[in-house]
Amino acid sequence: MDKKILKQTLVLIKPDALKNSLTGYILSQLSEFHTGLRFAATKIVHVNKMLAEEHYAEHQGKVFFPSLLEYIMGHLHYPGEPWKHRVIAIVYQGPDAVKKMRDIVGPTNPHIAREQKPGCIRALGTVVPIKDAEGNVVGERMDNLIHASANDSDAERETKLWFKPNDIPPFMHAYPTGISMDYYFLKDNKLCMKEEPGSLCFIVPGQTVWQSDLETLHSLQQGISSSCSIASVVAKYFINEKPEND
Ligand code: 3AN
Repeated sequence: MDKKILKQTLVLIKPDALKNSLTGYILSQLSEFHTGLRFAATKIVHVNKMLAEEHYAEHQGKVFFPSLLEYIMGHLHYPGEPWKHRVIAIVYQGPDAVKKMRDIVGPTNPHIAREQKPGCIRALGTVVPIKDAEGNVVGERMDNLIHASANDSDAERETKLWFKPNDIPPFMHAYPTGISMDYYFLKDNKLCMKEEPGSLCFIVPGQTVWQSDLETLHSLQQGISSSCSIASVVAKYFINEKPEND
């Protein structure tokens, strides 16, 4: 297929959008009629800490990072209601997917979105102060309803973080895949190649896997350091699988 048409982007409809019943409105704004983009994949995800940390890895260490994790995990909008802790993850596909989606989504900060781009989706969001244990304001959290990949390389990283190849119809794969020859297990957040007590199998021989994940796994297997973490590979295999105490 034409490379331009195969461009993809990841969208997350976040817990504040779900809580405010904005899902239908957002999906309608993002429809093919408005954006020229098509669904390539979608899933409802109970976001665990591993996935949240990996998705927002670039913000690790910033003052708003802990509240960003709590936000995407649904803890802030649905305290004590873990069954409501969900986001809707969608891959959209089509020419200029990233730019078209970012245009309709708008600026990160909802106050700025309202000023600079009235009518964009994030103009409906809000900004919430972050306080320390003594009640002093130490930063702010942006409840901006929706995530959309910022550029093509983020779109690739994020699509492969949230989706397995077989979550996406084969003719809509935008990134190379390969076939695993091995079993892969996870134990105590570490890769192992043999089943051990407490280990969980996440890839079996014959399974179609993102090629870049296979490369990361091969490097880790040989003890070679990789720019990608084990979490970036395994998180998608445990989506909706491993409930945490939340
Ligand atoms: P965007 O979501 O517009 O791509 P990123 O990737 O820089 O923006 O940030 C990811 C998320 O982190 C944002 N959606 C927002 O919730 C939060 N965030 C980013 N910058 C700040 C900031 N300066 N203060 C508070 N939260 C922020």
